[in-house]
Amino acid sequence: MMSFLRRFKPAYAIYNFFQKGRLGHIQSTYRKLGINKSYYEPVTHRDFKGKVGESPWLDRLDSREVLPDNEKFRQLPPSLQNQILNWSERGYAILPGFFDERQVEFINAEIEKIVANNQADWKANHTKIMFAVRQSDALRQMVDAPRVRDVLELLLGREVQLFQSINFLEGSQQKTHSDSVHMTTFPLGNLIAIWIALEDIKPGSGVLHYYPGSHTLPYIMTDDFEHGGSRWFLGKEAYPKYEERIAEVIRENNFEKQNFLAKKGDILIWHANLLHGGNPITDSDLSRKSMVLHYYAKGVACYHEITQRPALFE
Ligand SMILES: O=C(O)CCC(=O)C(=O)O
Repeated sequence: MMSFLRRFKPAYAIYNFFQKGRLGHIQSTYRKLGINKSYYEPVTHRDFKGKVGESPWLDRLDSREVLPDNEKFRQLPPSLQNQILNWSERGYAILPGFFDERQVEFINAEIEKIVANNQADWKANHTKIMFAVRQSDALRQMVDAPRVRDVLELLLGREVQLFQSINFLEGSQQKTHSDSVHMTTFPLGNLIAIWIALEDIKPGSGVLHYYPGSHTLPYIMTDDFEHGGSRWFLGKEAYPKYEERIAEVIRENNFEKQNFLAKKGDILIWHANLLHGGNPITDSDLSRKSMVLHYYAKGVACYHEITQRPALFE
């Protein structure tokens, strides 16, 4: 549940007022779209109602039809081509062994260094580290590499920029959600994420799960559940209400749940609206070392639908 101050919208507006350099992106998007709004104000999907924006190309066209004729696609190794060919239908792609043993050990060693130097931005009871890429350029170069971006940019059809990294030492146990409620875009769909297994993932460790095809469902926004907010306050139970709505959506639709029992170095790429989360941990002795990178397409509006905050870039 959110504390009083975190729910009081003007508190964030004041904070954001002093973050102009990090929020220039949203001001220029408002200007481009003819939206009369300042960079520091709360923002939701309602602000973009009636505005025209183009969704990513593989949401409009079928990847199986258009990718084989695409020059960048043709340059990829055939094994990788096979994995992304069904992107439009599945909303995810698994690239086995994308990072090799040496690369994964390098990533793990960088994380250990950040922890040992007391630089880690810990969250969730010391189980996850935010923005480790800001503490280590070498880590950033390894994970946010051109060969990663090439695939993401091909799938989104736009240039991407890294927004955040999260390193998990244990399973997140995060309930099923779409990233589009945390990292919302206008036009919708302009976010993409990769999840890297930093060890062999074992059952019971809080395995990552996902629902193939669920990215084609309507995006769930704050008008689609009882968020309980008002002009001045965010609703106390907005996020649990969102999670309940998602659980209903899963019950109403027959998507099959998949668990990602990844091997060290495997990656999973997911679509902005793919439903996914972390299973409950049933064996607390198990670690689940993994890293997530969330990328936004450049030049789109980026914000958090529930907290109504524009995305703060570095
Ligand atoms: O790694 C997990 O368990 C879930 C991560 C996730 O849902 C996310 O980063 O969006």
